[in-house]
Order: sequence, then C-alpha cells, then structure tokens
Amino acid sequence: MSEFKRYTVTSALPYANGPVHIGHLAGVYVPADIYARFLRLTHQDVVFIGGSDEHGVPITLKAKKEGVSPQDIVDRYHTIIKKSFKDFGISFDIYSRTSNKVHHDTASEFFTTLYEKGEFVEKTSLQFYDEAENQFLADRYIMGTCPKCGAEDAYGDQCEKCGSSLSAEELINPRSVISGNQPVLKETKHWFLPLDKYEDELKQWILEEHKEWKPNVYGQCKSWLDSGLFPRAVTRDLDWGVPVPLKEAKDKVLYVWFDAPIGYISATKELTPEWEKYWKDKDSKLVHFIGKDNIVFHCIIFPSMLKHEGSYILPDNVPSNEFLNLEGDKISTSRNWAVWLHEYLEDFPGKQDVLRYVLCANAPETKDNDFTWKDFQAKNNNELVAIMGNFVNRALVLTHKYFDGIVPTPQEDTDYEKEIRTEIQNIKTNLENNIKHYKFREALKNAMSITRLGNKYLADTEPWKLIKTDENRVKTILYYSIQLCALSAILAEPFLPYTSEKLIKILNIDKPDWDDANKFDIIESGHKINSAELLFERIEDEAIAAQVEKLNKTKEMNQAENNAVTPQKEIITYDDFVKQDIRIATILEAEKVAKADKLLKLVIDTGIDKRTIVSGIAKYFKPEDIIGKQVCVLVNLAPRTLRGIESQGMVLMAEDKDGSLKFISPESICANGSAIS
Ligand code: B3M
Ligand code: ZN
Repeated sequence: MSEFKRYTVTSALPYANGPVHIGHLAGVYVPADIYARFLRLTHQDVVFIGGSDEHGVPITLKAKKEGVSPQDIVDRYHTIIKKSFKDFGISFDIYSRTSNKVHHDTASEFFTTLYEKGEFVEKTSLQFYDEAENQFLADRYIMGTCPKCGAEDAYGDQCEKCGSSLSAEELINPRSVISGNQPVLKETKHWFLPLDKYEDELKQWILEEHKEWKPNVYGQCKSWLDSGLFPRAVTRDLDWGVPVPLKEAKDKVLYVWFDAPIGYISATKELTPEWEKYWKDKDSKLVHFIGKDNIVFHCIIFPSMLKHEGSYILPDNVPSNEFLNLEGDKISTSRNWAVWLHEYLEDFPGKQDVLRYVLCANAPETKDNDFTWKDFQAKNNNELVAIMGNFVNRALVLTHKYFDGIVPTPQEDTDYEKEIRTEIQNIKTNLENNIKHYKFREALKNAMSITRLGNKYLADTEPWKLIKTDENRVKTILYYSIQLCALSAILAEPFLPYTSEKLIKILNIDKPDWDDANKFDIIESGHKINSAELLFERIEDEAIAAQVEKLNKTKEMNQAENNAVTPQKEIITYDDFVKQDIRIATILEAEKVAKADKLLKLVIDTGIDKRTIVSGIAKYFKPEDIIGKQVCVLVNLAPRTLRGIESQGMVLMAEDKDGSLKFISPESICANGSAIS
C-alpha cells in the first residue's frame, strides 16, 4: 500500500509558440500519461496536470516576426497543442494555460509571499540593451557563443546544445536577436532568487535524500550543485508575462521560468477547490514529468521556490527523460525537423497507439535515442501486428469457428494452464513495479508478454489440429486464450488506450478492473463475444518511403536556406562604425579551455599590449597551428569573463556557408596595432 494518499502528476508546459512533435510525446507526455492512467486504474486519487506555457521570449519573438500580438500566437498554438494531446489520449485532468487570470493571480501572490518574506535579493545590474529597438534583451532576445561548450547559437538563458543554464553576460559575442546588433549594457533593477544561499539545503535534499532519482537527473543536479549556484533573476524587462506586483517594477514581468512551474499550481486550483490537498499535504506525492533541458528548473529552482514560500510540498521525483532524435538528427522546430503530431494523424489516421507504442518502446529513458521510420514500421508489423494482433485474432476467430463465438466451458487444467496462471501473476507484478519506478519501456514489454505467451500457447497446443480428436482440450485452450485477451486489454490500457478500448468492445464486456488482471474468470463461459476485428494493420513500405521523402525535402530546404547568405543588417552611421577599434594583431599563445570543447584561450599581441582573448574556434583550429598567425581584433570591446577567464576583445572570424570559421588576415605581414578602417 503506498505511503501516499494522493498523487499530483505534472507534465512540462510546452511553449505555445508551435505545434507539438514526437519528441514531446516520447520525452514527457507518453510516460506521464502511462503513469497517471496506471494510478487511476489502481484506484489512486490522482490529478494529472498539463497546460500551455504562454509567456517567454520565444512567443514574443514569433509574434514580432508575424506582426501579430503574443496573445494571437498563444491562442493559436494552445488550441493546436491541446487538440494534439487529446487526439493522442494524453488524459490530463486539466489542460490549462498561463495567460489566464487564475495563473496571473497565483503567480503574483507567490512572488509577493517570497518578497514579503524577504527572500529576494534586489540588484541593479547592467543588462544588455538594444539601442535600435529601445528594448532590454532578456533570455532568448540575445544569442551568442556558449561559454561552456562553444555552441554558436546559445540563448541568453540557456544553451540548448549542452543544456547549460546561462546568464546573458556569459555569452561570447552577444548579439540582439531582434536587430542583430551588438547590444550595449544599461542599468536596470531586478529581483533575484538567492540560489547560492539555498545550496546546502538543496545538496541535502537531492544528493542525500533523493539518491533514488534517475541517474541522468541525479547526475545533472550533482554537477549543478558541485559547480556552485548563483542568484538568479526572477524578473525581466519585458511587456509580455505576469506583471511584477511591485510599484517600483513598472514595465517588468516575472521571468517565465519563475511563473511557468507555478502554472501547475494554478491549473490545479482551476481543477478543484481542494487543490491545496494536492500541493500542501505531506501525504501527497508530487511527480514532475519533463525533458532533460528542464531539470535545473524542476529540481533546483522550483523546489527552492516551493520550500521558501513555506507551505508547499516538494517533488518526490522528477523522472526526466533524455532527448529523442529523428533519423539521426536533433529534432528542431526552427528547422522543421520533426514529426508533428497533427501531421502524423493526417498520414496515419487512427494509429495513435502505434506511435504511443513505438515512442514508449524507444523512449530515451536514460540516454538520447533515435526515431526512424523504418523502426516505426518494424515495431508495428513485427510486434503489434505479429504478436498482439495475431494472438487476439486467432483466439477470436477460433472461438467463432468452433463455438460460434460463445466462450466454451474449460475442462481439465493441465500443467500448461497452471504455468500460465503463475506467469500472468509475475507479469502483472513486474509491470506494476516497473511503472512505479518509472521504467515504462520495461513495463510495456511486460504488457506485451501476455500475448507473446498466448501465441506460444496456441503454437504449442495447436487447437486447430486437436479439434478433430479432443474437443474438450480445445475448450480449455480457447477459454484460457479468451481470458488472456481480456488480461491483455486491461494491462495494455496505460500504454495503448485506444487498442484496449477496442478489444474490450470486441470481447463484448464491461471494462474489467485492474485488480482482476491476474484472474482467469473475467469472461464467463457461455458469454458471446462480438465478431473478430483486426487490432492493427500492417504498414507498407510506400507509406514509410513517403515519410522519409518528406524529411529529405525538409533537409534540402534547410540546406538551401543555409547556403543563402544571411541578410544585411540595419544601416549604421559612420559614427557608429568608427566606435569600433579593429587592429592587426598576432597570436602568441593558444590553449584549449578545460571542459569547453569549442573554446580556445589566446594570448595576443595587439601592438598596444599583450592580452588574453577567449574565442569559440577550437572546433576548427588546433592551438599549435595558429601560433604566430596575424589576425584582426576588435580591441575596444568591453571585457567579459568566460569560464572564469577574462576575455579582452574579440578575434574577428568569417563564418563560411558550411558554418566553418575562417581568420581574417592581412595579405602580407603588417605591424601589430595597424588600425583597420
Ligand atoms: N515551456 C520549456 C519547454 O517547453 C517550458 C516548460 C515549462 S514547465 C513549467 O521545454
Ligand atoms: Zn553549450
């Protein structure tokens, strides 16, 4: 019996700035739905919470690009996303959204409580500002080179390549996403969550009290905690989001990652007046389903908020999955490299469960995994059709053929039937254990082993031969086979809800109770089953070829776009240009930067002085190959600290169309310090 009286199951709130794809389902929503369905089937009190994350810069950027309001964007995609989840049987008890009033009120109150408790550190700091746009640049409004891994397109709040959570000041060569300009630094006041102050309690809570968390989650938390936590701004200079409830914070909103997790609470508030039981009672179990890029927010930041607000429980587990790739490449919304759920259903109508099955069987539970259309076809044809579909169909057809669809009365059990009874008990126990430990791939194998067992039972006993000589034996075999169909329908429901429902209809029974899923009298003798129907159908090569072709076309389009020269930036004045001081310089020393596989630390003679510059060129140049090279350096760029190294300037590089970086060097030797104009 669980120590918990009720369960609060949340799943990451997807940004409402685009449709959802197979990566979302595999990483977050199929596992969360399996877990929530299982809890309901085993009679637990559970709320399964979902919703759209409708704030944040990605949405305002898209709105700007389309010339519409952020509300227009979130209205459009909230509807699309909500429908996709419904179509795929993601059985939320509520699917809400963070632009609604109940969330704004809840998030504001949450902030005010922390503020009045004096938890926040108020700091006036320099923030990147785009003078052309008269706008501060927060989070995804600013891009640059990741100081941790050197990725060129890291955002101001996070590097999607290495998952590091960043602050904009750490970026190398920061640029405004709106104008493309180099931003300036301008003073602004923000409120910070003092994560550094919470470090010890987080180490105790995670590293000592939650050693049972998945290794990929525990490991990421440990490396975060080992590298030290820093105060994190929870407000932004933006006009789209939850306004900061302070008079002195005009034109500021809550940081999206401060308000979004509170969205789980506000959605629960919308769902039930008894919401506090699910969020504040110690005998409630809180479980967050997320993808790996959300670990720091759900294991470190949000729990700190909950703990210091003082009245909430903390998550019992955060069983994050890793990433699903598509045909060997990272899924990317911007490159349209995805299988969009709404498009899948247009191409494979009625095959939600096939995708649920494949994404669960291939789930990136402990490491990134790859989705291929060939494997999708193989799993459908060789597992769903050939194992589950085949057994059920033979059991049904033979019962119709020999007994007119009436479930026969079993005669004498042999050792085989005794073995089957024991095996089913083990299957149910193992499946339940695997789900309780968030091992959904294993649990799915348990569920499929019922019909695997059934196929072997029929192959070993061959009732189609026995019928001529021993009808009583056939009665027992088909009686047990029909019971196995019913057991399969029950235990498959968390994974394949549509198939389960269809099979229950074919068996012409009321939905059995999970607790009976190890009994062999769910369907009585004499019961009339409905006519047999195929549970699954084969997927032919043509259908797969069409999907692969679609992706190839996307790849070609992306390639064409990459080859296209990036458009010219805004016109600048001569005065703008002369502010930059670019000199010829010589690289004297070069070495790799520890734990940042794309950064080199250079010592450069600028003719003015010898200085250190960190440059994201390690992917293209070996340190020993560039000593003595003459290069162009922007010498009057404000110094920035990267990976603990103060970088004083920037080496100018040309980015070729294949993304490779090339030095800009004089055609013949020049004195160091020669000015470029
Ligand atoms: N929308 C980020 C994401 O979709 C964010 C999740 C919020 S969960 C509170 O990856
Ligand atoms: Zn990175």
